[in-house]
Amino acid sequence: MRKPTFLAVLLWICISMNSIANDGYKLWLDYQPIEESQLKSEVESLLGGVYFFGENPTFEAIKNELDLASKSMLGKAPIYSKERLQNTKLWIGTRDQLSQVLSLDQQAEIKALGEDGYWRGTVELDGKSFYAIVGNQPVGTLYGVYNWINSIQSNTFDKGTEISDSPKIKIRMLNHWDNLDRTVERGYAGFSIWDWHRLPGYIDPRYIDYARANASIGINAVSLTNVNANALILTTDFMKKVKALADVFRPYGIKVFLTARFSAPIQLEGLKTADPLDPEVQAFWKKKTDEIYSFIPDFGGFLVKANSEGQPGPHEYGRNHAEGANMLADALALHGGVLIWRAFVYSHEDEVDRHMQANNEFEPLDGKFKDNVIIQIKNGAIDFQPREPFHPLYGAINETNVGMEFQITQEYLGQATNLVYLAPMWEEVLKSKTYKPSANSTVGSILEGKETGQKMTLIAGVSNIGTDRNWTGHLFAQSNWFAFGKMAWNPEVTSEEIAEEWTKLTFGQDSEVVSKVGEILLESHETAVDYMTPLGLHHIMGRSHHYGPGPWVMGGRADWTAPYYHQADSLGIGFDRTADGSGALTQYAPEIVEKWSDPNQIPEKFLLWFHHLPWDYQLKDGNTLWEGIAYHYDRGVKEVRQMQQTWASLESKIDPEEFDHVRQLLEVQEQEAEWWRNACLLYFQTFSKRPFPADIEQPEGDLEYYKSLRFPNAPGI
Ligand code: BDP
Repeated sequence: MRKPTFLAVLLWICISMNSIANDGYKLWLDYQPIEESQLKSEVESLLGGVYFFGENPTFEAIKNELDLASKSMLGKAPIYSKERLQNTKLWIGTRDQLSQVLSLDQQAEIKALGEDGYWRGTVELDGKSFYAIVGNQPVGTLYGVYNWINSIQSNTFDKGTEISDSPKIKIRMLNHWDNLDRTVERGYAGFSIWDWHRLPGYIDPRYIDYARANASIGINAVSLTNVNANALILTTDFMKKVKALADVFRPYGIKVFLTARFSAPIQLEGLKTADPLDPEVQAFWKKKTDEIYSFIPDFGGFLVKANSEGQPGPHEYGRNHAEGANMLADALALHGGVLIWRAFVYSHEDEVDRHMQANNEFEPLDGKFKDNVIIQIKNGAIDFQPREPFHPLYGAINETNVGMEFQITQEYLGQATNLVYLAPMWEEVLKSKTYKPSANSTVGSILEGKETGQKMTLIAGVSNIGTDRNWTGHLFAQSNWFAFGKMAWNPEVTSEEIAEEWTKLTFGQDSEVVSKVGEILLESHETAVDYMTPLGLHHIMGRSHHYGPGPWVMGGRADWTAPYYHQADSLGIGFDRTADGSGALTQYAPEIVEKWSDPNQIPEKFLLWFHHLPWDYQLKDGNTLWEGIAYHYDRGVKEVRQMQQTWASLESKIDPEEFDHVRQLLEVQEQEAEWWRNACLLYFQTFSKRPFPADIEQPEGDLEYYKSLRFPNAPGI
């Protein structure tokens, strides 16, 4: 026999290392073996006698999850028993099914948790005690089971503590911007996971893992297709494919929504118009909707982008957004469906500051929308920028259902190469005080329906999921999917709590890992803002693909150029949106207008968003504005290097494949942060004509070179 060559040995080592290395596919559901401990014997005892009540697809999903968890954590499958009193320890069912072991008070308490709520704790029957996981509905039980497994994995399970929880938001939804050809608009993790061509016949196992991941964090709705919609999704052929997905998701409590192209009656039926007041158009939508429900009886509804960025809409026919939305809402109402209408509406033909246009459109229509319409409003008035003040529509329309649209995919935040944990940004928005409709209103309290009594509540997030093995491109981008689900469930949870939970589920319990990964996560958003758009700068990214810096981007429609937003000139920089400028600030409550109109009182993070200020304007720390801008960019780069060092210090404690994946991407991020800093500072210096502070790392390179960079094949366009 020939001796193996060095290369063959190397290959063998690589393959065998690979088989133990972690590629991130299992997300936060990568159940780890539990070490010998009291916890282990307790869990072993519970899973050694599971009394299972339900027999429906959701209970099958629960069983599947318990099997997976038990095999990974304990190395053996659970034992299910029907001999309930003798052999069982863990009871899983709905409130009705477990009523014999729940006191009337307990039953009332659980009932009050609503359809998705759950309770877990110890119950007694005939002098014996059992551990019970109870939901009002099977899906609540499923959430309770995920929560229980999670507590075991993060070492917080305590049989003696009763846990109950219920979501504060009714529709917790992912918006996929996935096209039918499997490209993904603003997708940086490969292609769409919806394999339309092989559907409905072939059910990719990924669909089930996707549903598990979503259910484990409480996501209960998904819009499958791009808001820049293709009418073909509404054809019978595609409906069959959508039905196949809906069937996979149903046991996990996930409803399917589709994006509806407003011009579909023309494209699919050859009608002459899509006018929402035309009886033939109305009949088209009724028929279409009925057909969808014949395939998918629990279809969620439509999500619509209309009269924005070239999408068709009611304006073409002289109708307003309410007339457009209500026509579709009527068709859905017959089946209990919901119509989600986006407020991301602006036109370059309108001279008014883009910041103001959504309010101008929607405020006059407040109260004119049907009850099953929700207006989905982005977190800020421009477009998912690295940091935006909250959208002034929050608090401005109070007789209409409103919902949140966050962006989980990092279109403007480093796409798939930058580690940016978005939860602190979302938390900042949710906790923002709107002062409207009441003095204590926040964006979060409005979304929860606390201010207006709105029942149909919604938080949506534009998905960052694709066919990459680890689903999200960057391993750390999984934390954003996770955090989104958690915040949609409970907008009051902190980004810190979520960071800790995700870290433990992803990297394990080691306290050094938990604290250092926590540091990285929690600093990462501010870091990105520092090297991209500090002090309220915005919309200065590369043209069209939005990758990298582009403060010089000019030409074409003004509201897609950078100078429209930064307004740099020889005197200063920033967009005057006060009453003396565009007036956008006046769309906020008087308390905000008063404070933010004064450059000395507005939080500095929003300074240049609302003010055009001289280069020598003095910041709170005594630096001039020019110096402050330079220090922020410089700090951003240094913070990335700090993240690299922190990560490097964890090498021995992280799976080698995951470690190296993140290490490499942090290197790319460092280069990109330097690129942002150099390009932006050199560009702005052409206006400020001032030297850089001596104690920063001096921006290097040639501005013309940065301007000349092109990325024709950048992903996500
Ligand atoms: C912008 C994206 C664009 C989307 C648009 C939207 O650049 O691709 O179509 O938002 O939200 O951020 O409709």
